[in-house]
Amino acid sequence: MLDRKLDHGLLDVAVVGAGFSGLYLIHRLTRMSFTVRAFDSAGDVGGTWYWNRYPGARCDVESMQYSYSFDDELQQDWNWSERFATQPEILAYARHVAERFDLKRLVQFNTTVTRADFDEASQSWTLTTDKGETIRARFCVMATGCLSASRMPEIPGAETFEGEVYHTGAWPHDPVDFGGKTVGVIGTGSSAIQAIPELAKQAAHLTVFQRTPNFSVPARNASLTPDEIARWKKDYPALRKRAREETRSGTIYEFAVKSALEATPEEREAEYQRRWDKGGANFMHAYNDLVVNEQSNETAADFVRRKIKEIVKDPQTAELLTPTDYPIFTKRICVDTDYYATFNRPNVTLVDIRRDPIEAITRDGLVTRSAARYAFDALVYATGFDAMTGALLRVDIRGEGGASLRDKWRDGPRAYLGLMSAGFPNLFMVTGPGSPSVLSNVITSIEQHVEFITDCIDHMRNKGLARIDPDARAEELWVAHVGEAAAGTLLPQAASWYMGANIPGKPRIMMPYVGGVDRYRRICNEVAAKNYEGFVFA
Ligand code: N01
Repeated sequence: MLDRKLDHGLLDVAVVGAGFSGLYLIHRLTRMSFTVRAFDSAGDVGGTWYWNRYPGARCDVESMQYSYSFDDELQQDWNWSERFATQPEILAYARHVAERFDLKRLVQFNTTVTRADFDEASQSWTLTTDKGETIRARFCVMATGCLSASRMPEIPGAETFEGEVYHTGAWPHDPVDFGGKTVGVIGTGSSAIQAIPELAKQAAHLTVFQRTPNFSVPARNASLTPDEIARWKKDYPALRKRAREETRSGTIYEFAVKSALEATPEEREAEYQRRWDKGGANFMHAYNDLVVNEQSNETAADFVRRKIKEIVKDPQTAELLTPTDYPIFTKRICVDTDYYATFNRPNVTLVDIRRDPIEAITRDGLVTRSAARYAFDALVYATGFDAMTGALLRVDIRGEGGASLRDKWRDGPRAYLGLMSAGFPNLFMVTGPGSPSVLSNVITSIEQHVEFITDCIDHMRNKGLARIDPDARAEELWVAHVGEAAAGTLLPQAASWYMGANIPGKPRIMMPYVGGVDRYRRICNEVAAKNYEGFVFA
Protein backbone atom coordinates (compact mmCIF):
# COMPACT_ATOMS: atom_id res chain seq x y z
CA MET A 1 0.00 0.00 0.00
CA LEU A 2 1.06 3.55 -0.59
CA ASP A 3 2.86 5.01 2.37
CA ARG A 4 0.34 7.64 3.30
CA LYS A 5 2.83 9.57 5.39
CA LEU A 6 4.67 10.49 2.24
CA ASP A 7 3.29 13.48 0.46
CA HIS A 8 3.13 12.73 -3.27
CA GLY A 9 4.50 16.21 -3.93
CA LEU A 10 5.67 16.41 -7.50
CA LEU A 11 6.65 12.87 -8.42
CA ASP A 12 9.16 12.09 -11.09
CA VAL A 13 6.93 9.39 -12.51
CA ALA A 14 3.32 8.29 -12.01
CA VAL A 15 2.58 4.81 -13.29
CA VAL A 16 -0.94 3.69 -14.14
CA GLY A 17 -1.19 -0.04 -13.56
CA ALA A 18 0.56 -2.60 -11.36
CA GLY A 19 0.69 -5.60 -13.67
CA PHE A 20 3.91 -6.92 -15.13
CA SER A 21 4.66 -3.56 -16.78
CA GLY A 22 3.96 -1.47 -13.70
CA LEU A 23 6.01 -3.71 -11.39
CA TYR A 24 9.09 -3.60 -13.58
CA LEU A 25 8.73 0.17 -14.03
CA ILE A 26 8.66 0.71 -10.28
CA HIS A 27 11.64 -1.58 -9.83
CA ARG A 28 13.79 0.14 -12.44
CA LEU A 29 12.78 3.69 -11.62
CA THR A 30 13.40 3.31 -7.90
CA ARG A 31 16.80 1.81 -8.58
CA MET A 32 17.55 4.86 -10.71
CA SER A 33 16.52 7.02 -7.74
CA PHE A 34 13.39 8.49 -9.30
CA THR A 35 10.34 9.09 -7.14
CA VAL A 36 7.52 6.91 -8.39
CA ARG A 37 4.01 5.80 -7.42
CA ALA A 38 1.72 3.40 -9.20
CA PHE A 39 -2.07 3.26 -9.11
CA ASP A 40 -4.23 0.27 -9.87
CA SER A 41 -7.97 -0.43 -9.75
CA ALA A 42 -7.23 -3.94 -8.48
CA GLY A 43 -6.70 -4.91 -4.86
CA ASP A 44 -3.29 -6.39 -5.60
CA VAL A 45 -0.58 -6.68 -8.23
CA GLY A 46 -0.86 -8.90 -11.31
CA GLY A 47 -2.82 -6.88 -13.86
CA THR A 48 -4.80 -9.09 -16.22
CA TRP A 49 -3.83 -12.13 -14.12
CA TYR A 50 -5.53 -10.52 -11.14
CA TRP A 51 -8.84 -10.32 -12.99
CA ASN A 52 -8.91 -13.40 -15.24
CA ARG A 53 -9.61 -16.08 -12.64
CA TYR A 54 -12.07 -18.19 -14.61
CA PRO A 55 -11.76 -21.98 -14.34
CA GLY A 56 -9.07 -23.27 -16.67
CA ALA A 57 -7.27 -19.90 -17.02
CA ARG A 58 -3.64 -20.37 -17.88
CA CYS A 59 -1.03 -18.85 -20.13
CA ASP A 60 -0.52 -20.11 -23.65
CA VAL A 61 3.15 -19.14 -23.64
CA GLU A 62 5.31 -21.74 -21.90
CA SER A 63 6.04 -20.78 -18.31
CA MET A 64 9.83 -21.05 -18.63
CA GLN A 65 9.53 -18.20 -21.15
CA TYR A 66 6.54 -16.26 -19.77
CA SER A 67 8.47 -14.62 -16.95
CA TYR A 68 10.87 -11.75 -16.32
CA SER A 69 14.45 -12.06 -17.49
CA PHE A 70 15.83 -8.88 -15.94
CA ASP A 71 17.21 -10.54 -12.83
CA ASP A 72 19.09 -13.79 -13.13
CA GLU A 73 18.70 -14.69 -9.47
CA LEU A 74 14.94 -14.29 -9.79
CA GLN A 75 14.72 -16.59 -12.80
CA GLN A 76 17.04 -19.12 -11.17
CA ASP A 77 15.12 -19.12 -7.88
CA TRP A 78 11.58 -19.31 -9.17
CA ASN A 79 10.21 -22.74 -10.08
CA TRP A 80 7.26 -23.19 -12.40
CA SER A 81 5.35 -26.38 -11.81
CA GLU A 82 3.75 -26.89 -15.23
CA ARG A 83 4.59 -26.40 -18.87
CA PHE A 84 1.77 -23.84 -19.12
CA ALA A 85 1.27 -22.02 -15.84
CA THR A 86 -2.15 -21.64 -14.27
CA GLN A 87 -3.51 -18.19 -13.44
CA PRO A 88 -3.03 -18.73 -9.65
CA GLU A 89 0.62 -19.62 -10.21
CA ILE A 90 1.24 -16.58 -12.43
CA LEU A 91 -0.43 -14.35 -9.86
CA ALA A 92 1.73 -15.92 -7.12
CA TYR A 93 4.76 -15.12 -9.27
CA ALA A 94 3.72 -11.47 -9.66
CA ARG A 95 3.26 -11.25 -5.87
CA HIS A 96 6.63 -12.89 -5.32
CA VAL A 97 8.33 -10.33 -7.58
CA ALA A 98 6.55 -7.46 -5.81
CA GLU A 99 7.68 -8.74 -2.42
CA ARG A 100 11.18 -9.70 -3.45
CA PHE A 101 11.90 -6.21 -4.78
CA ASP A 102 9.73 -4.42 -2.21
CA LEU A 103 7.48 -2.80 -4.80
CA LYS A 104 4.04 -2.92 -3.18
CA ARG A 105 4.73 -0.01 -0.84
CA LEU A 106 4.75 2.23 -3.90
CA VAL A 107 1.41 1.07 -5.27
CA GLN A 108 -1.93 2.54 -4.32
CA PHE A 109 -4.46 -0.24 -4.93
CA ASN A 110 -8.24 -0.01 -5.36
CA THR A 111 -7.67 3.30 -7.09
CA THR A 112 -8.72 4.03 -10.65
CA VAL A 113 -7.07 6.86 -12.51
CA THR A 114 -9.89 8.56 -14.38
CA ARG A 115 -8.18 11.60 -15.90
CA ALA A 116 -4.72 12.79 -16.83
CA ASP A 117 -4.06 16.44 -17.76
CA PHE A 118 -0.84 17.89 -19.10
CA ASP A 119 0.11 21.28 -17.74
CA GLU A 120 2.20 23.35 -20.14
CA ALA A 121 3.56 25.76 -17.57
CA SER A 122 5.07 23.12 -15.30
CA GLN A 123 5.59 20.49 -18.04
CA SER A 124 3.95 17.92 -15.81
CA TRP A 125 0.90 15.69 -15.59
CA THR A 126 -1.93 15.85 -13.09
CA LEU A 127 -3.74 12.56 -12.59
CA THR A 128 -7.18 12.45 -11.03
CA THR A 129 -8.45 9.29 -9.34
CA ASP A 130 -11.93 7.97 -8.67
CA LYS A 131 -11.32 8.90 -5.04
CA GLY A 132 -11.03 12.54 -6.05
CA GLU A 133 -7.29 12.64 -5.34
CA THR A 134 -4.89 14.43 -7.64
CA ILE A 135 -1.31 13.36 -8.23
CA ARG A 136 1.29 15.46 -9.99
CA ALA A 137 4.20 13.94 -11.86
CA ARG A 138 6.71 15.04 -14.46
CA PHE A 139 6.14 11.86 -16.43
CA CYS A 140 3.15 9.59 -16.69
CA VAL A 141 3.53 6.00 -17.87
CA MET A 142 0.45 4.10 -18.93
CA ALA A 143 1.14 0.51 -17.90
CA THR A 144 -2.50 -0.34 -18.43
CA GLY A 145 -2.14 -3.59 -20.39
CA CYS A 146 -3.42 -4.66 -23.79
CA LEU A 147 -6.06 -7.10 -22.60
CA SER A 148 -7.30 -5.60 -19.38
CA ALA A 149 -10.48 -3.74 -20.31
CA SER A 150 -12.99 -6.58 -20.33
CA ARG A 151 -16.01 -6.06 -22.47
CA MET A 152 -19.69 -6.89 -22.03
CA PRO A 153 -21.62 -6.92 -25.29
CA GLU A 154 -24.71 -4.79 -25.50
CA ILE A 155 -27.50 -7.32 -25.73
CA PRO A 156 -31.05 -6.11 -25.09
CA GLY A 157 -32.49 -7.30 -21.80
CA ALA A 158 -29.08 -8.18 -20.28
CA GLU A 159 -30.02 -6.42 -17.06
CA THR A 160 -33.21 -8.48 -16.68
CA PHE A 161 -31.45 -11.84 -16.25
CA GLU A 162 -32.16 -13.10 -12.73
CA GLY A 163 -29.50 -15.80 -12.55
CA GLU A 164 -25.78 -15.52 -11.84
CA VAL A 165 -23.72 -13.46 -14.30
CA TYR A 166 -19.96 -13.74 -14.82
CA HIS A 167 -17.38 -12.33 -17.21
CA THR A 168 -14.21 -14.37 -17.74
CA GLY A 169 -12.16 -11.16 -17.58
CA ALA A 170 -13.59 -10.01 -14.23
CA TRP A 171 -14.09 -13.29 -12.39
CA PRO A 172 -15.01 -13.40 -8.66
CA HIS A 173 -12.22 -14.11 -6.20
CA ASP A 174 -14.06 -16.92 -4.44
CA PRO A 175 -14.52 -20.13 -6.38
CA VAL A 176 -17.86 -20.35 -8.16
CA ASP A 177 -19.72 -23.63 -7.77
CA PHE A 178 -21.49 -24.61 -10.98
CA GLY A 179 -22.35 -28.08 -9.62
CA GLY A 180 -25.82 -29.17 -10.71
CA LYS A 181 -26.49 -25.89 -12.54
CA THR A 182 -27.43 -25.16 -16.09
CA VAL A 183 -24.92 -22.75 -17.57
CA GLY A 184 -24.77 -20.67 -20.76
CA VAL A 185 -21.48 -19.40 -22.22
CA ILE A 186 -21.40 -16.64 -24.83
CA GLY A 187 -18.20 -16.61 -26.89
CA THR A 188 -15.65 -19.10 -28.15
CA GLY A 189 -12.34 -17.19 -27.98
CA SER A 190 -9.23 -18.24 -25.98
CA SER A 191 -10.92 -17.60 -22.62
CA ALA A 192 -14.01 -19.64 -23.49
CA ILE A 193 -11.91 -22.41 -24.99
CA GLN A 194 -10.08 -22.78 -21.70
CA ALA A 195 -13.17 -22.36 -19.50
CA ILE A 196 -15.64 -24.58 -21.41
CA PRO A 197 -13.97 -27.97 -20.65
CA GLU A 198 -13.79 -27.05 -16.95
CA LEU A 199 -17.36 -25.73 -16.77
CA ALA A 200 -18.63 -28.83 -18.58
CA LYS A 201 -17.13 -31.04 -15.86
CA GLN A 202 -19.14 -29.21 -13.20
CA ALA A 203 -22.38 -28.07 -14.76
CA ALA A 204 -25.51 -30.18 -15.11
CA HIS A 205 -25.77 -28.77 -18.60
CA LEU A 206 -23.64 -26.32 -20.56
CA THR A 207 -24.88 -24.46 -23.62
CA VAL A 208 -22.21 -22.74 -25.70
CA PHE A 209 -23.34 -19.86 -27.91
CA GLN A 210 -20.88 -19.58 -30.78
CA ARG A 211 -20.76 -16.78 -33.33
CA THR A 212 -17.37 -17.54 -34.89
CA PRO A 213 -15.60 -20.87 -34.60
CA ASN A 214 -11.92 -20.69 -33.63
CA PHE A 215 -8.86 -22.70 -34.51
CA SER A 216 -7.39 -24.35 -31.46
CA VAL A 217 -4.40 -26.63 -30.95
CA PRO A 218 -3.85 -28.95 -27.98
CA ALA A 219 -1.66 -27.64 -25.14
CA ARG A 220 -0.48 -31.09 -23.98
CA ASN A 221 0.16 -29.45 -20.67
CA ALA A 222 2.16 -31.46 -18.14
CA SER A 223 4.21 -31.03 -15.00
CA LEU A 224 7.69 -29.72 -15.70
CA THR A 225 10.37 -32.25 -14.81
CA PRO A 226 13.47 -31.18 -12.86
CA ASP A 227 15.50 -31.97 -16.00
CA GLU A 228 13.40 -29.66 -18.19
CA ILE A 229 13.71 -26.86 -15.67
CA ALA A 230 17.45 -27.40 -15.32
CA ARG A 231 17.93 -27.34 -19.10
CA TRP A 232 16.36 -23.89 -19.29
CA LYS A 233 18.07 -22.53 -16.23
CA LYS A 234 21.52 -23.65 -17.33
CA ASP A 235 21.32 -21.43 -20.40
CA TYR A 236 18.76 -18.87 -19.27
CA PRO A 237 20.70 -15.69 -20.10
CA ALA A 238 21.62 -16.91 -23.59
CA LEU A 239 18.13 -18.23 -24.32
CA ARG A 240 16.51 -15.00 -23.17
CA LYS A 241 18.88 -13.01 -25.35
CA ARG A 242 17.99 -15.18 -28.32
CA ALA A 243 14.25 -14.72 -27.66
CA ARG A 244 14.71 -10.95 -27.46
CA GLU A 245 17.05 -10.43 -30.36
CA GLU A 246 16.49 -13.22 -32.82
CA THR A 247 12.79 -14.07 -32.79
CA ARG A 248 9.75 -12.30 -34.12
CA SER A 249 7.56 -13.28 -31.18
CA GLY A 250 9.95 -12.93 -28.26
CA THR A 251 9.52 -16.64 -27.66
CA ILE A 252 11.72 -19.51 -28.71
CA TYR A 253 9.87 -22.06 -30.79
CA GLU A 254 11.09 -24.66 -33.18
CA PHE A 255 11.36 -22.34 -36.16
CA ALA A 256 11.16 -23.78 -39.65
CA VAL A 257 13.33 -22.52 -42.45
CA LYS A 258 11.18 -23.50 -45.39
CA SER A 259 7.82 -22.82 -46.97
CA ALA A 260 4.95 -25.26 -46.55
CA LEU A 261 4.87 -25.45 -50.32
CA GLU A 262 8.41 -26.79 -50.47
CA ALA A 263 7.34 -29.87 -48.53
CA THR A 264 5.48 -32.83 -50.05
CA PRO A 265 1.95 -33.46 -48.73
CA GLU A 266 3.27 -36.48 -46.82
CA GLU A 267 6.06 -34.48 -45.21
CA ARG A 268 3.64 -31.73 -44.26
CA GLU A 269 1.21 -34.18 -42.72
CA ALA A 270 3.97 -35.75 -40.66
CA GLU A 271 5.29 -32.36 -39.56
CA TYR A 272 1.86 -31.00 -38.55
CA GLN A 273 1.11 -34.24 -36.73
CA ARG A 274 4.44 -34.12 -34.88
CA ARG A 275 3.78 -30.57 -33.72
CA TRP A 276 0.14 -31.34 -32.88
CA ASP A 277 1.36 -34.22 -30.70
CA LYS A 278 3.94 -32.02 -29.00
CA GLY A 279 1.34 -29.37 -28.24
CA GLY A 280 1.26 -25.60 -27.95
CA ALA A 281 1.65 -22.71 -30.34
CA ASN A 282 4.79 -24.31 -31.75
CA PHE A 283 2.31 -25.68 -34.31
CA MET A 284 2.17 -22.33 -36.06
CA HIS A 285 5.90 -22.35 -36.75
CA ALA A 286 5.85 -25.57 -38.77
CA TYR A 287 6.71 -23.57 -41.91
CA ASN A 288 8.09 -20.09 -42.30
CA ASP A 289 5.34 -18.67 -44.51
CA LEU A 290 2.12 -19.69 -42.79
CA VAL A 291 1.07 -16.12 -41.99
CA VAL A 292 2.07 -14.64 -45.33
CA ASN A 293 1.13 -17.19 -47.98
CA GLU A 294 -2.49 -18.17 -48.40
CA GLN A 295 -1.78 -21.50 -50.01
CA SER A 296 0.68 -22.49 -47.28
CA ASN A 297 -1.72 -21.29 -44.62
CA GLU A 298 -4.49 -23.43 -46.07
CA THR A 299 -2.40 -26.59 -45.57
CA ALA A 300 -2.23 -25.92 -41.82
CA ALA A 301 -5.89 -24.88 -41.63
CA ASP A 302 -6.91 -28.03 -43.48
CA PHE A 303 -4.96 -30.19 -41.00
CA VAL A 304 -6.73 -28.64 -38.01
CA ARG A 305 -10.13 -28.88 -39.70
CA ARG A 306 -9.59 -32.61 -40.24
CA LYS A 307 -8.60 -32.96 -36.57
CA ILE A 308 -11.86 -31.33 -35.51
CA LYS A 309 -13.78 -33.83 -37.64
CA GLU A 310 -11.82 -36.70 -36.16
CA ILE A 311 -12.34 -35.60 -32.54
CA VAL A 312 -15.96 -34.44 -32.58
CA LYS A 313 -18.34 -37.37 -32.97
CA ASP A 314 -21.46 -35.56 -34.12
CA PRO A 315 -20.80 -34.44 -37.72
CA GLN A 316 -23.10 -31.42 -37.47
CA THR A 317 -21.37 -30.18 -34.30
CA ALA A 318 -17.98 -30.81 -35.90
CA GLU A 319 -18.98 -28.77 -38.91
CA LEU A 320 -20.18 -25.90 -36.72
CA LEU A 321 -16.90 -25.91 -34.81
CA THR A 322 -14.87 -25.73 -38.00
CA PRO A 323 -13.61 -22.29 -39.06
CA THR A 324 -13.86 -21.77 -42.79
CA ASP A 325 -13.94 -18.04 -43.44
CA TYR A 326 -10.59 -16.73 -42.26
CA PRO A 327 -7.03 -18.06 -42.45
CA ILE A 328 -5.64 -19.91 -39.46
CA PHE A 329 -3.30 -17.80 -37.24
CA THR A 330 -4.96 -14.52 -38.31
CA LYS A 331 -6.84 -14.58 -35.01
CA ARG A 332 -4.77 -15.44 -31.99
CA ILE A 333 -4.37 -19.22 -32.07
CA CYS A 334 -6.10 -20.87 -29.11
CA VAL A 335 -4.30 -23.48 -27.05
CA ASP A 336 -6.61 -25.88 -25.26
CA THR A 337 -7.05 -28.94 -23.15
CA ASP A 338 -9.86 -31.12 -24.50
CA TYR A 339 -11.83 -28.27 -26.03
CA TYR A 340 -13.20 -30.04 -29.10
CA ALA A 341 -13.68 -33.34 -27.21
CA THR A 342 -15.85 -31.53 -24.67
CA PHE A 343 -18.57 -31.32 -27.32
CA ASN A 344 -18.84 -35.14 -27.21
CA ARG A 345 -20.18 -34.91 -23.67
CA PRO A 346 -23.92 -35.50 -23.31
CA ASN A 347 -24.26 -32.40 -21.10
CA VAL A 348 -22.85 -29.94 -23.67
CA THR A 349 -24.76 -28.28 -26.50
CA LEU A 350 -23.38 -25.97 -29.17
CA VAL A 351 -25.69 -23.27 -30.55
CA ASP A 352 -24.87 -21.40 -33.76
CA ILE A 353 -25.68 -17.76 -33.11
CA ARG A 354 -24.24 -16.63 -36.40
CA ARG A 355 -27.14 -18.30 -38.23
CA ASP A 356 -29.64 -17.52 -35.49
CA PRO A 357 -28.38 -14.53 -33.48
CA ILE A 358 -29.23 -13.77 -29.87
CA GLU A 359 -32.22 -11.44 -29.91
CA ALA A 360 -32.38 -10.70 -26.21
CA ILE A 361 -31.38 -11.88 -22.78
CA THR A 362 -34.44 -12.79 -20.77
CA ARG A 363 -35.28 -13.23 -17.11
CA ASP A 364 -34.19 -16.88 -17.17
CA GLY A 365 -31.92 -17.19 -20.20
CA LEU A 366 -31.99 -15.93 -23.74
CA VAL A 367 -34.03 -15.97 -26.89
CA THR A 368 -32.72 -16.05 -30.45
CA ARG A 369 -34.09 -14.43 -33.59
CA SER A 370 -35.93 -17.62 -34.58
CA ALA A 371 -37.64 -17.52 -31.14
CA ALA A 372 -35.64 -20.47 -29.79
CA ARG A 373 -35.47 -20.13 -26.00
CA TYR A 374 -32.69 -21.29 -23.71
CA ALA A 375 -32.89 -21.25 -19.93
CA PHE A 376 -29.99 -21.40 -17.50
CA ASP A 377 -29.04 -20.69 -13.90
CA ALA A 378 -25.79 -18.93 -14.73
CA LEU A 379 -24.55 -16.98 -17.72
CA VAL A 380 -20.85 -16.63 -18.52
CA TYR A 381 -19.77 -13.87 -20.86
CA ALA A 382 -16.48 -14.93 -22.49
CA THR A 383 -16.74 -11.93 -24.76
CA GLY A 384 -13.21 -10.60 -24.55
CA PHE A 385 -11.67 -7.19 -24.24
CA ASP A 386 -11.56 -3.74 -25.73
CA ALA A 387 -8.02 -4.67 -26.66
CA MET A 388 -4.96 -2.44 -26.84
CA THR A 389 -6.70 0.92 -26.64
CA GLY A 390 -9.57 0.17 -24.22
CA ALA A 391 -7.73 0.51 -20.93
CA LEU A 392 -5.75 3.51 -22.18
CA LEU A 393 -8.76 5.43 -23.36
CA ARG A 394 -10.85 4.67 -20.28
CA VAL A 395 -8.63 7.35 -18.76
CA ASP A 396 -9.58 10.77 -20.11
CA ILE A 397 -6.13 11.82 -21.29
CA ARG A 398 -5.68 15.49 -22.14
CA GLY A 399 -2.45 16.64 -23.74
CA GLU A 400 -1.21 19.92 -25.14
CA GLY A 401 -3.91 22.60 -25.19
CA GLY A 402 -6.36 20.21 -23.46
CA ALA A 403 -6.61 18.02 -26.60
CA SER A 404 -8.11 14.61 -25.90
CA LEU A 405 -6.40 11.35 -26.83
CA ARG A 406 -9.82 9.80 -27.46
CA ASP A 407 -10.42 12.46 -30.12
CA LYS A 408 -6.99 12.08 -31.65
CA TRP A 409 -7.46 8.31 -31.93
CA ARG A 410 -11.05 8.45 -33.19
CA ASP A 411 -9.99 6.93 -36.53
CA GLY A 412 -7.51 4.55 -34.96
CA PRO A 413 -4.54 4.75 -32.59
CA ARG A 414 -1.55 6.82 -33.67
CA ALA A 415 1.68 6.53 -31.75
CA TYR A 416 5.37 6.76 -32.56
CA LEU A 417 6.88 3.29 -32.02
CA GLY A 418 3.78 2.50 -29.95
CA LEU A 419 5.52 4.40 -27.14
CA MET A 420 4.20 7.98 -27.28
CA SER A 421 1.55 9.91 -29.17
CA ALA A 422 2.40 13.38 -30.52
CA GLY A 423 0.75 16.19 -28.58
CA PHE A 424 0.90 14.22 -25.32
CA PRO A 425 4.35 15.16 -24.01
CA ASN A 426 5.99 13.15 -21.24
CA LEU A 427 3.32 10.44 -21.49
CA PHE A 428 4.63 6.99 -22.34
CA MET A 429 2.75 3.79 -23.05
CA VAL A 430 4.04 0.29 -22.36
CA THR A 431 3.16 -2.11 -25.20
CA GLY A 432 1.07 0.56 -26.86
CA PRO A 433 -0.57 0.21 -30.30
CA GLY A 434 2.07 0.19 -33.02
CA SER A 435 4.45 -2.02 -31.02
CA PRO A 436 4.73 -5.85 -31.15
CA SER A 437 2.82 -6.16 -27.83
CA VAL A 438 0.12 -8.81 -28.22
CA LEU A 439 1.88 -10.52 -31.12
CA SER A 440 4.74 -11.38 -28.81
CA ASN A 441 5.51 -12.98 -25.51
CA VAL A 442 4.25 -9.87 -23.81
CA ILE A 443 6.73 -10.01 -20.92
CA THR A 444 9.61 -9.78 -23.41
CA SER A 445 7.98 -6.72 -24.97
CA ILE A 446 7.21 -5.21 -21.56
CA GLU A 447 10.85 -5.50 -20.50
CA GLN A 448 12.05 -3.87 -23.71
CA HIS A 449 9.60 -0.96 -23.39
CA VAL A 450 10.26 -0.41 -19.69
CA GLU A 451 14.00 -0.33 -20.36
CA PHE A 452 13.57 2.08 -23.27
CA ILE A 453 11.30 4.41 -21.28
CA THR A 454 13.36 4.44 -18.09
CA ASP A 455 16.61 4.92 -20.02
CA CYS A 456 14.99 7.80 -21.88
CA ILE A 457 13.82 9.48 -18.67
CA ASP A 458 17.31 9.00 -17.24
CA HIS A 459 18.82 10.51 -20.38
CA MET A 460 16.57 13.54 -19.93
CA ARG A 461 17.62 13.93 -16.31
CA ASN A 462 21.29 13.78 -17.32
CA LYS A 463 20.80 16.37 -20.05
CA GLY A 464 18.53 18.60 -17.99
CA LEU A 465 15.61 18.16 -20.40
CA ALA A 466 12.06 18.69 -19.16
CA ARG A 467 9.91 17.59 -22.04
CA ILE A 468 9.74 14.90 -24.72
CA ASP A 469 7.18 14.60 -27.49
CA PRO A 470 7.28 12.61 -30.71
CA ASP A 471 7.67 14.57 -33.90
CA ALA A 472 4.34 14.47 -35.77
CA ARG A 473 6.03 13.46 -39.02
CA ALA A 474 7.98 10.62 -37.35
CA GLU A 475 4.71 9.37 -35.90
CA GLU A 476 2.97 9.53 -39.26
CA LEU A 477 5.75 7.54 -40.90
CA TRP A 478 5.70 4.94 -38.13
CA VAL A 479 1.92 4.51 -38.34
CA ALA A 480 2.27 4.05 -42.11
CA HIS A 481 5.04 1.49 -41.56
CA VAL A 482 2.86 -0.45 -39.08
CA GLY A 483 0.08 -0.54 -41.69
CA GLU A 484 2.43 -1.67 -44.47
CA ALA A 485 3.93 -4.40 -42.31
CA ALA A 486 0.42 -5.75 -41.59
CA ALA A 487 -0.56 -5.55 -45.27
CA GLY A 488 2.28 -7.90 -46.13
CA THR A 489 0.62 -10.65 -44.03
CA LEU A 490 -2.72 -12.44 -43.95
CA LEU A 491 -3.59 -10.93 -40.56
CA PRO A 492 -5.93 -8.17 -41.79
CA GLN A 493 -8.16 -10.85 -43.37
CA ALA A 494 -9.78 -11.83 -40.07
CA ALA A 495 -12.32 -9.83 -38.10
CA SER A 496 -10.11 -10.09 -35.03
CA TRP A 497 -9.62 -8.03 -31.90
CA TYR A 498 -6.16 -7.20 -33.31
CA MET A 499 -8.14 -5.22 -35.89
CA GLY A 500 -10.59 -3.76 -33.39
CA ALA A 501 -13.31 -5.78 -35.13
CA ASN A 502 -14.83 -7.13 -31.90
CA ILE A 503 -16.03 -3.71 -30.76
CA PRO A 504 -18.93 -2.19 -32.69
CA GLY A 505 -17.85 1.17 -34.12
CA LYS A 506 -14.13 0.71 -33.34
CA PRO A 507 -11.95 1.67 -36.32
CA ARG A 508 -10.64 -1.35 -38.22
CA ILE A 509 -6.92 -0.99 -38.13
CA MET A 510 -4.20 -3.51 -37.36
CA MET A 511 -3.11 -2.28 -33.93
CA PRO A 512 -0.03 -4.34 -33.06
CA TYR A 513 3.19 -4.11 -35.08
CA VAL A 514 3.73 -7.33 -37.03
CA GLY A 515 7.33 -6.58 -37.97
CA GLY A 516 8.65 -8.74 -35.12
CA VAL A 517 10.21 -8.25 -31.71
CA ASP A 518 13.74 -8.64 -33.10
CA ARG A 519 13.36 -6.00 -35.78
CA TYR A 520 11.39 -3.65 -33.56
CA ARG A 521 14.02 -3.85 -30.86
CA ARG A 522 16.75 -2.99 -33.36
CA ILE A 523 14.73 0.00 -34.55
CA CYS A 524 14.23 1.26 -30.97
CA ASN A 525 17.92 0.77 -30.19
CA GLU A 526 18.88 2.77 -33.28
CA VAL A 527 16.42 5.52 -32.36
CA ALA A 528 17.93 5.78 -28.87
CA ALA A 529 21.48 5.66 -30.22
CA LYS A 530 20.69 8.54 -32.58
CA ASN A 531 19.80 10.75 -29.66
CA TYR A 532 16.17 9.57 -29.66
CA GLU A 533 15.59 10.29 -33.32
CA GLY A 534 11.97 11.20 -34.03
CA PHE A 535 11.43 12.64 -30.56
CA VAL A 536 11.62 16.35 -29.82
CA PHE A 537 13.08 17.47 -26.50
CA ALA A 538 12.77 20.76 -24.71
O1 N01 B 1 -11.80 -12.83 -26.17
P1 N01 B 1 -12.03 -12.95 -27.75
P2 N01 B 1 -11.04 -13.85 -25.19
N1 N01 B 1 -22.49 -11.97 -29.23
O2 N01 B 1 -12.31 -11.57 -28.20
C1 N01 B 1 -17.70 -13.59 -28.82
C2 N01 B 1 -5.82 -13.52 -24.59
N2 N01 B 1 -6.05 -14.64 -23.75
O3 N01 B 1 -11.20 -13.32 -23.81
O4 N01 B 1 -15.45 -13.94 -32.77
C3 N01 B 1 -21.97 -13.17 -29.36
O5 N01 B 1 -10.96 -13.70 -28.41
C4 N01 B 1 -16.72 -13.49 -29.96
O6 N01 B 1 -17.35 -13.85 -31.18
P3 N01 B 1 -16.77 -13.25 -32.58
C5 N01 B 1 -5.57 -14.03 -25.99
O7 N01 B 1 -4.63 -13.21 -26.63
C6 N01 B 1 -5.00 -15.44 -23.53
O8 N01 B 1 -11.47 -15.23 -25.41
O9 N01 B 1 -16.62 -11.78 -32.35
N3 N01 B 1 -20.69 -13.47 -29.23
C7 N01 B 1 -15.65 -14.46 -29.49
O10 N01 B 1 -15.99 -15.78 -29.74
C8 N01 B 1 -6.93 -13.92 -26.59
O11 N01 B 1 -6.96 -13.89 -27.99
C9 N01 B 1 -5.16 -16.55 -22.82
O12 N01 B 1 -17.79 -13.59 -33.57
C10 N01 B 1 -19.88 -12.47 -28.93
C11 N01 B 1 -15.66 -14.24 -27.98
O13 N01 B 1 -16.90 -13.67 -27.65
C12 N01 B 1 -7.44 -12.66 -25.95
O14 N01 B 1 -6.98 -12.73 -24.62
C13 N01 B 1 -6.39 -16.89 -22.30
C14 N01 B 1 -20.36 -11.15 -28.77
C15 N01 B 1 -14.57 -13.29 -27.54
O15 N01 B 1 -13.34 -13.83 -27.85
C16 N01 B 1 -8.93 -12.51 -25.95
O16 N01 B 1 -9.53 -13.74 -25.61
C17 N01 B 1 -7.45 -16.07 -22.53
C18 N01 B 1 -21.73 -10.93 -28.94
N4 N01 B 1 -22.26 -9.71 -28.82
C19 N01 B 1 -7.27 -14.95 -23.27
N5 N01 B 1 -19.31 -10.37 -28.47
C20 N01 B 1 -4.02 -17.39 -22.64
O17 N01 B 1 -2.91 -16.99 -22.41
C21 N01 B 1 -18.22 -11.16 -28.46
N6 N01 B 1 -18.57 -12.43 -28.73
C22 N01 B 1 -4.27 -18.79 -22.87
